[in-house]
Amino acid sequence: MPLFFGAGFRALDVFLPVRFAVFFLAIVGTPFPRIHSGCGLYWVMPLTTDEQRKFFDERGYLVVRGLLAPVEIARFGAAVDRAVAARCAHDQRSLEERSRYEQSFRQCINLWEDFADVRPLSFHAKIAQTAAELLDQPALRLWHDQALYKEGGGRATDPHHDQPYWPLAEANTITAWIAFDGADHETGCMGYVPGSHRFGVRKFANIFTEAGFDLEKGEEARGVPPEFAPVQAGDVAFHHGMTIHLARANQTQRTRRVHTMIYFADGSTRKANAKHRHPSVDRAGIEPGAPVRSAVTPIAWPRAAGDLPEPPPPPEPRIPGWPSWEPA
Ligand SMILES: O=C(O)CCC(=O)C(=O)O
Repeated sequence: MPLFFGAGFRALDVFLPVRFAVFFLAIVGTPFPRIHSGCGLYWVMPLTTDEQRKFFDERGYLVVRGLLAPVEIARFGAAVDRAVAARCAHDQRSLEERSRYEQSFRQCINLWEDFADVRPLSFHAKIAQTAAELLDQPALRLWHDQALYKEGGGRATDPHHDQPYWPLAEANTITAWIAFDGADHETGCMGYVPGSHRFGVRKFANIFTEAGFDLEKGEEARGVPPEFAPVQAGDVAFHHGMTIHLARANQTQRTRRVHTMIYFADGSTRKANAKHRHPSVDRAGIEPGAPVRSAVTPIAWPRAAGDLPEPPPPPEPRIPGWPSWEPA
C-alpha cells in the first residue's frame, strides 16, 4: 500500500522490503543469490577461491577437499556399486583373461541413464558448479559419466589425455573424479603432468590397445614429471581434458571405487571429421559442425538443485559399456 507525501514526492511503499523478499525468493528459490540475466549469465555464490581457480588454470588439475558430505559418499557409493554389479553381471572373466585396457578398470558408462539413484550424483549441482567455475564457463553439459572400478591387482592406467577421444571442436572440457573410499599410491590415485593442458598435444594416446605416452622419453610431457594426488573420501579431483594424466596400479586386494563425470561447455560443436565416432554425439545424430545439444548430453550446470534430466532412449544398436548393453 503506497503512502503519499504530497505532490511531487514519489510513492513510498512501506511493504517494499516484503515485496522484494517475495520477488527475490521467487526468482532465486534458495537463500543464495542467483539471477539469470537476459544474456544467460548467472550469479551464484562461488564455490571456488581465486587460488583454486588459478591453480587449475596453471596446472590443469585441482583437488577440491570435502566437496561431498560423508552421507552422500555412502549413498552414492552404494548406488554406483549396485549399478556396476548389474552392468558387469555377465562378465565372469578373471583379471588375467581381460584385455590390457580392461585390466586397468571396469568401465561402465552413463549409469545416470539406467540407474536413477546414480543420477543425482552425475548431476550433482555443487560438483557441476565447481567444474564450471574452474573452466570459467557459464553453462556445462554432461558428455558422459562413468564408473572406473580398479580391482585389487588392477594395472596402472596408462598416461594419456582425454580430449582426442572426443569429437569436440572446442577443448572446453573437464572431468570430476570421485573416489568413494579415497585413493592413494597403493590403491590407484591419479597423477597429472602439471601445465600439460597448455602443451598443445594433439597426438592420440590410444590406451585401448597401446601403452600411452612415455612420460620420461616421449616429447608429449616435455619431461615434466606427474604430480600424484592422493584423495580422501569426499574430495573431488578435477582435470582439464587436455591434461596428461595416469593412475597408479591397485596393489591392494580392495577395489578402488571411482565415479567420474565429464563436462563440456554448452555451445561446443561436433568436430568436422565425421569419421570420428562417439555415442555421445552419434546417438543423437549430431552433424559435424553442429552444436552438441541433445538429451544424451543434458545441461549439468546451471540446473536447479533436485531438477534431474530425463534419460534418452537406450542406444540402438546397443553399445558395449553403455546402457542396456548385454553380450550376445
Ligand atoms: O581412474 C583412472 O584410473 C583413470 C581415470 C581417467 O583417465 C580419467 O578420468 O580421465
